[in-house]
Amino acid sequence: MATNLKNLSDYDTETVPPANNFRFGIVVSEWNSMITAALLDGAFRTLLQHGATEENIITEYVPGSFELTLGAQYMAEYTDVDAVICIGCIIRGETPHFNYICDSVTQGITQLNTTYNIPFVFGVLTTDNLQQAKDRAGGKHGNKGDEAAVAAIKMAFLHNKLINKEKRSDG
Ligand code: DLZ
Repeated sequence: MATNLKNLSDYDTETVPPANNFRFGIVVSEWNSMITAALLDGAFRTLLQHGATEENIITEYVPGSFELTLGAQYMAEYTDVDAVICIGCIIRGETPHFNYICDSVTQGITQLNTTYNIPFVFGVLTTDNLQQAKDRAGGKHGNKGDEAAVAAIKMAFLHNKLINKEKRSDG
């Protein structure tokens, strides 16, 4: 559904599993930091709201969205998180950078999802202008950070559920 038909912060809380047993990594891009700080705030609050604890949320920064892929890979390699949320904001400018960075981070995060056995969530805004980004970082269209946190909890839970099923069928 297009973002203008769905508020990014609207979700059915009943469908979100408890997050208290999971550890989360959040990798945040420093580019457009006013926006990424608001997305981080949304993601962090949503994780806490569903039972995650502050000690179980590791936040690290990378220079720009292009670096999110490697930052997220470091999280997966060097920490014991159950899910990684990648937060960035890419705003279309006068240069072709927009397309290159969008393609790179989309492919990079997709690849991480299929390489590592934990979820990597795409909390990256790709907008034509700053106002569209503000609208999706706590503005009239909600906060993409909230959406990313919910996706991370649901995917960590799914992973855990299926691992346990596998273990039961082994025994
Ligand atoms: C260079 C660049 C440009 C033009 N625009 C953005 C942007 O809108 N959002 C973003 O997160 N990063 C941008 N960057 C920086 C690149 O992601 C990257 O950090 C640099 O090219 C260094 O590799």
